Amino acid sequence: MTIELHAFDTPNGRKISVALEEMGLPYRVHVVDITKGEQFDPAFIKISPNNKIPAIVDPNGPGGRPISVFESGAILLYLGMKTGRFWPADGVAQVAVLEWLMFQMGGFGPIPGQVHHFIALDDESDRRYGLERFMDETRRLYAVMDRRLGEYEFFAGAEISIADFAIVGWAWRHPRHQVDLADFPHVQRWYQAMMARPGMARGFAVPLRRG
Ligand SMILES: N[C@@H](CCC(=O)N[C@@H](CS)C(=O)NCC(=O)O)C(=O)O
Repeated sequence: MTIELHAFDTPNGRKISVALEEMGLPYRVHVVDITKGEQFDPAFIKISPNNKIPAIVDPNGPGGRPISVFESGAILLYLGMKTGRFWPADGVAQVAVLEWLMFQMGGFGPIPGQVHHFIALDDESDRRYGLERFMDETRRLYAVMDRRLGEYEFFAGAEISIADFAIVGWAWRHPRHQVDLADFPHVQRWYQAMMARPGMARGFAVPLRRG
């Protein structure tokens, strides 16, 4: 049965389109244009109470009943558990996936997101302060990822997982937060390998904007 994906063309939206493509799940896109305030539509808030994309509705949820899920990390976990794909069966291996998924949700997303905000400001002193603070922290997070990927092929170890889908959504925006991946060679190696996957290419190509 077709999953309804409510999303826009942003890192958090792309995490879910790539996961759905990689998992081979049938889905239909409903564009929620956050530049036009569509995230405040009462019908959308019913499935995403924090008025943010992404959200999904799965007509065939647990017990065969429909379910909606908001928060991209929760959606990735839901889809991983539903399909048993990109989510290991082994409890110890699950911990590594959870660690790197939470690393992304709590840090490598909110922090580069602040860079995206401050970089667009007109006021020079506001921009300088914000960028100094959040650029440094963004680069520190890239260094953490680089160390991890110097030891393992993927974030959770030898196998690709939903944690990689979470992180690639934000790494995809490295030009916007002005990070040169050549400074983080292990991240660059991983990013190129991720982007070479056909499922990933489909997930980034699916239209998440109108027109
Ligand atoms: N923690 C949330 C963050 C989602 C989020 O920030 N979505 C942004 C686009 S990337 C959004 O919908 N913004 C609209 C708004 O804040 O009104 C998640 O990971 O799903």
